[in-house]
Amino acid sequence: MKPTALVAGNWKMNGLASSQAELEALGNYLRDGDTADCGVLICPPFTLVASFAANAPEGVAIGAQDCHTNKSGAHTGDISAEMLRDAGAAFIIVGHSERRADHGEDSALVCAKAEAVLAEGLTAIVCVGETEAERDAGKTLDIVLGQVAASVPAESTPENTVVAYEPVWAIGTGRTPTVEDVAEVHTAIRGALVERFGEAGNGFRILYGGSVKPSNASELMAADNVNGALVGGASLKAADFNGIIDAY
Ligand code: G2H
Repeated sequence: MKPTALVAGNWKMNGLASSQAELEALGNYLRDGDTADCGVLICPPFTLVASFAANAPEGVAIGAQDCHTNKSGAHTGDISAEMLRDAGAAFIIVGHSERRADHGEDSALVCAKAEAVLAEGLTAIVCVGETEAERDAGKTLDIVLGQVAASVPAESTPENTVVAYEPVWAIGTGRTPTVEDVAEVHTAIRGALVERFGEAGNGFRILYGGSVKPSNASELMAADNVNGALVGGASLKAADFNGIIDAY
């Protein structure tokens, strides 16, 4: 059976207390609109997780963008999955390409972070994606499937893990791969999940991320094995994010 779609907003390092208004605008839309066809998630910066979780409109889950591998301890500046669960997060993104690039996170570390998320009973959104140079060298599937194999924990199930395919060159650039390219990668990821997890592999949600906006969300969603979107820039304005939700 096709997994229920998820539209997830990744606010990255954006958002102040005043951003609560955008969350409320999203809630008003959900109250008025027919959006029961997909799950809706907002992942604000850490500083807003607790207040957003406390004030989340019905139908909107709150998540975070990263966590440490440990539960607690001497890790200055870090935050654990347990703390984020305590703050009300239901999902945690791990292995976003900006973390892989800016903080040197490799797939082994990403997998350990995902395991920490699962250990708290939360859902991990495990990000994978190739750089432009890797795509140009014809290595897209090798890179992406290698990241999936090394970043998705053995304990993963369709309930506790979501995979997000985000080609690095499409992030925040306004460029998107063709629908055929997206379908090819998502179908390959699906194949790898089925090979590893058996029939359960068909139940994992595989999100597409990278310059998703209201104008391209419908065609991306129609691609084979695309089960939702991980949205950055267009998730910062409720009107744009609502336009994407409409497509799913
Ligand atoms: C990819 C995406 C959100 P954007 O990073 O994860 O960002 O939609 O701005 O390309």
